[in-house]
Amino acid sequence: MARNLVILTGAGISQESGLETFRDADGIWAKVRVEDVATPEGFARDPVLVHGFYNQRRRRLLSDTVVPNPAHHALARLERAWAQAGAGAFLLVTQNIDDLHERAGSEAIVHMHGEMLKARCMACEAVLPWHDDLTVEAICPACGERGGLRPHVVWFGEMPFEMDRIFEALGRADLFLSIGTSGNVYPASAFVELARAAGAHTVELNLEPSQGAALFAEARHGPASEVVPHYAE
Ligand code: BJW
Repeated sequence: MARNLVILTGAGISQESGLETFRDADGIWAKVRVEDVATPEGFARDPVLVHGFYNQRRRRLLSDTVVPNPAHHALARLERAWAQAGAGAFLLVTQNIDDLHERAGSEAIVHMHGEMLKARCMACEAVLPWHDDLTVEAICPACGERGGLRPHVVWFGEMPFEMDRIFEALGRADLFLSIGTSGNVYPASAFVELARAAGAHTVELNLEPSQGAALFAEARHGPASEVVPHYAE
C-alpha cells in the first residue's frame, strides 16, 4: 500500500474545464510567442501585451463556464480519503495557475508556477489577491508604488515556487502520479526521475504518452475526467 503520495498536474487536467493547454495543436503557444508573454524580458519590453495576455486568461478563469471537472474533484476526494485513512503524506503540486483544484476542495497544494488570481509588487514584494485586470497604471495597495505590479506567475528563466518543499516530498514519495502534463518544462519534467530514485511507483495519466512517458512504470491514457477518477477510486 502506497504511503507518501505526490501528484503533479499540468494544463491537461483543466482542459475539459474550458482552459487552454500550451503545447497541443490548438494550444496557447500556437497563438502567442513564449518569448513575448512568458519571460521577464518580454514583460520588460512590452508590459501592456503581457498584462493583456493574463487579463484575458484571468477573465476566462472567472467566467461562469469554467468550473472544476471530475478529475479535480477526484483528487480532492483522494486527499480527504488519504487523511481519513492516516495513509501518509499527501502533496498536490500543480504547474497550473488556475484555482480549479482549490475550488474542488484540494488543500495540500503547491502552485509551483504561481497563481493567476494574485499580483506581486516588484517594489515591495507583496503578494496580493487580484481578480481585476492588471495595468501598467495599477497602484500597489501595500506600498503605494505605481506601475510595479506583475502577475504572480513563474516565467522562463525564473525559479519556480516552494522547490524545497517539493524536493523534500519527492525524496520520500512511495507513489508519484503525473497528470495532464507534456513533460516539456524543467524542473517539473525531472520529478519522475527524483521519485523513482526515492523508490516510488510512478504513474502517468495523460491524454497521450508524454515526452517522458518511458520513464513511468505505469500509464493510463485518455481524458483526465475519465482516467483520473477511475485510477483514484
Ligand atoms: C490532456 C487533456 C485532457 C490535453 N486530459 N490530458 C534551455 C533554454 C532556456 C531555458 C531552459 C533550457 N532548458 C531548460 C530550461 C529551463 C526552462 C525549461 O524547461 N525550458 C524548456 C521549455 C526547454 N525552465 C524554466 O526556466 C523554469 N525555471 C527554472 O528552470 O529555474 C531554474 C531551476 C529550477 C529548479 C531547480 C534548479 C534550478 C521555469 C518554467 C516556467 C514555466 N512557465 C509557464 C508559463 C507561466 C504560467 C502560465 O502562464 O500559465 O508555465 S510555461 C507553461 O508550461 C506553463 C505550464 O505550467 C508549463 C507546463 O505545461 P504543461 O502543463 O505540461 O502543458 P502542455 O500544454 O505542455 O501539456 C498538456 C498535456 O496535457 C499534453 O501532454 C496533452 O496531451 C495533455 N492533455 N488535454 C488529459 N483532456
